Amino acid sequence: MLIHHVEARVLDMPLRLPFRTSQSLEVSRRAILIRVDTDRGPGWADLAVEDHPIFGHEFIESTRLALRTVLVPALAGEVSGARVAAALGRVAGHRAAKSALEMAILDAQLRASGLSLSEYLGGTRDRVRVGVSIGITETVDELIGLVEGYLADGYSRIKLKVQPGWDEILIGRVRAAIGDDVELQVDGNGAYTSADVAHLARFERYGLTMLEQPFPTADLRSHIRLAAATSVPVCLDESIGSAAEALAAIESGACSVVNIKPARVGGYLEARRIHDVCAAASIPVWCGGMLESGVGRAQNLALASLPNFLLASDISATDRYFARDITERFDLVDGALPVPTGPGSGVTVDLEAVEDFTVARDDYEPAKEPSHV
Ligand code: NPG
Repeated sequence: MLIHHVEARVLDMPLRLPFRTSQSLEVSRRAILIRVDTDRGPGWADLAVEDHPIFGHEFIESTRLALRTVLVPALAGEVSGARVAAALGRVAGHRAAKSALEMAILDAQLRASGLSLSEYLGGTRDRVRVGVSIGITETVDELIGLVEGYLADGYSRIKLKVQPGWDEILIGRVRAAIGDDVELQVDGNGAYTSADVAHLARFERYGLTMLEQPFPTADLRSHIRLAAATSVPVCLDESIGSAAEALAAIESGACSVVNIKPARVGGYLEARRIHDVCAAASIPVWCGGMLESGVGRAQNLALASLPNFLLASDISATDRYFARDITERFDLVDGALPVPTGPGSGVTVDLEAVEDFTVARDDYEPAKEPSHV
């Protein structure tokens, strides 16, 4: 397949509710949408980076520079989705950008060949059990109101963002409000330190499904200590950047659950390798979210249709995020979302909505000959 043109648009999509984690506040989802035009037709992907390098090193402006100067130029000549990672392999980092380029090219290839992404990846289910991730609110009452609303919408798993000072009291109150049957898990986004191990271990009294990434990315040691101190499964997100890192974390006892986000690990094919490594070690996985548009959520649903995605994923229905999306809506059915079956990501991109949400646009023409980075 030959790429004629790559378009990167910065989209600003208003969120229905602000989303606050221990690290950041988003009132609008600002990220990049990649479109590739090939000799076999177009393909799209979400490029999940934010305005600031907080969740990871990449951010919107650094990514625009990287796309223009090193990543798109490396894609000259004949490419296929499966060859993108190798073509970009000499570039260090930039995993979200690499993931989006790989996915957009794969999307074009699969749309042209009539195969769905789920079929291509080896998916085995036609619906994916999903949950909702709720940000930090002003008051516990406000949080409980949101939780009750989402349960009424049909979600059966709730994830709460926590941070020191906003944790045990609200977990206890939410658990009391929802009863023992609803799956409840918490995510620290790295806000705790090694001094908090005993404090976090106490959360096991609230019947949590998992405790996600309480310590910073590089602090595997505290995760190992916590995992040894509590019966609540410890899940890693930010700390896992590749299948090799997943294996090392599992073997060291740092986690017994893994959150897989393609943008964090450099692509859907590396995401599948992490799925396979975890399956071989009997470690269940689930798909994380970065407030993706319908394009990214469709692709994440395809990934989460693989067999070892045994826990509910952070891929919520359209209403949880946007009043207007750039694809058709996703609606919850019995706590699950259907896996798209059409070619590629299986969704139709609403070009008018894309235009309306665009705040900046870059156009690139790959060179005829690959650049050697
Ligand atoms: O439903 O997409 C979703 C949100 C899931 O909590 C969620 N994402 O830390 O995992 C996270 C968090 C996040 C969102 C991180 C945006 C970075 C950016």
